[in-house]
Amino acid sequence: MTTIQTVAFDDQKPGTSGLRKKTNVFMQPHYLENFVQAIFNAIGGVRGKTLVLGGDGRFYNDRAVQIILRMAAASGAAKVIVGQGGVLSTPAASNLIRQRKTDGGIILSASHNPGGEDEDFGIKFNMANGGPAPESVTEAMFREASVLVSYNITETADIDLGALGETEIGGMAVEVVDCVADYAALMETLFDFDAIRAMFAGGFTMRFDAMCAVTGPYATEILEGRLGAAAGTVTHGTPLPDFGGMHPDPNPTWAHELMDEMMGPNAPDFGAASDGDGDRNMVVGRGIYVSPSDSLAVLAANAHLAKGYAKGLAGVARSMPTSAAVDRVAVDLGIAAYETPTGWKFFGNLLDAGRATLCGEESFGTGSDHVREKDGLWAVLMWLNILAVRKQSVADILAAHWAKYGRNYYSRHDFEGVDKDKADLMMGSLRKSLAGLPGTQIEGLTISAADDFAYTDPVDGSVSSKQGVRILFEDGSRIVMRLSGTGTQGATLRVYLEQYAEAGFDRDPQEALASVIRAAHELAQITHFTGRTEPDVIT
Ligand code: VG1
Ligand code: CO
Repeated sequence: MTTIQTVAFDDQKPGTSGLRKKTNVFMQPHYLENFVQAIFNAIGGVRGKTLVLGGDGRFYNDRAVQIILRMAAASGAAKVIVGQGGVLSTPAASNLIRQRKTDGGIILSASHNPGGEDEDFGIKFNMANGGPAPESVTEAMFREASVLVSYNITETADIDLGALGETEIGGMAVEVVDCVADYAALMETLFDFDAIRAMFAGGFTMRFDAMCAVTGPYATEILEGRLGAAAGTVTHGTPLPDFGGMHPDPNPTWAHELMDEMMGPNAPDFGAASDGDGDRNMVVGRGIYVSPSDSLAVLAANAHLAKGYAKGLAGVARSMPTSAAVDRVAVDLGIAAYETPTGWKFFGNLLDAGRATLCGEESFGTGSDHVREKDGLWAVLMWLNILAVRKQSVADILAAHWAKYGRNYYSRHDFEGVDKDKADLMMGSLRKSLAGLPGTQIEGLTISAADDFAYTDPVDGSVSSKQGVRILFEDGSRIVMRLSGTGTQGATLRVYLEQYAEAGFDRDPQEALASVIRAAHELAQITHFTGRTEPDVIT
């Protein structure tokens, strides 16, 4: 074991989901090591502990895994369970942490951010419950990282992560496990694979775009292998270090190949895409896009059709910017609905306490208490299970849903690569104006309330403030604005827009939301501060 003198880094502050930087920032001397040691210190050391380790396979994943193994050995860890080749999807890692009752795990991913030497890399720590470290722990990591003077590492050759089985490194056991097996087994306990298999056998067609990211092997094994979907159902199914140049963010802009096929003349019955680390999903029917907020609501309303949820839901939770569509389902079901800040770490306590069964975010993330992460393939299988039972098209299911609950027209506008100082100025000015807004009229809408969302965790009482500006209107419409916490360059402004309709469900959301969109621009003076008139990405 060697102790290496390091220079502390003052920029290792985890964001919405772990620490994300340009890959070459992580590759500079001591940078990764510094943060890994900070994680170990923040959790009270790893002596005698068992950890899970894996990543989404992006550039530098292979090197980083070897470094982390040698550091864990040097710090006295008892064992590390690694996905074969150093690869694990985020939900599969969460599952392994739980199934094997480990002390937590390290996941290497920058999720939906592009990968490659000139793109992004990331690292996060999940706790023994399988969920992302809460803010108290990520803050401790940041503090540790900024004062660190040394880290420990064992000097050994790389270990072979290609072969399954157990080896050892400096007295620490290393178990290499199949990336897919335990996860696929978990899915079989939740969903009716026989019914889905029968649906595929009856001619049901599907396209799953893995976007050259981590879900390829999972989707191929489960959809084509176990459920009998036609060979070739999964496209871009081989994970690549640079995701084949794709931007593995499953939304209509970045998954345009899938969208074109689903809106075209020969569209399959169902389409889906997943992100870099496999925790997000986009769901598309033939000729119809399902907004993530609607997807969450439909899953909540139909969850009882899947065997894993037949007993019903304890409650549902959504991030604050996510539309209120799921709240209407909760009222109908007579269950609790929680509203949390953005990021999966805020769902952990509700899931652990048994208060929520289903959770979701507008950013294409849905999941349940089966793990403590959002789970892309889980959502796809839940949809397939519902389609197999209801024997209706996605379009019919959505139409019936809106007829019963009304439709929350919803859209998110992202302004990317904005100058950070300008974005901060804009948010600062907007925050200052909030107190004077209630009662004001804008674009024919009357503002009823305006605030900066603060959340008190109902389980442990911890408070998270400044989680996004909300402007609520008398007719139930809503604007939310916040800056992204996952980017690595400049600032990304996210503007979330929502309007509820009791009739007229076939409008284009951008048109239905036109006055809310104009109000957002006027209230925040987006063009004045950022120079932007149009968003870069609309979901
Ligand atoms: C984004 C999404 C958020 C999600 C987070 C991590 O965060 O908005 O809902 O939880 O990414 O997802 P932000 O701060 O950029 O808005 V993942 O799949 O990239 O780990
Ligand atoms: Co992700």
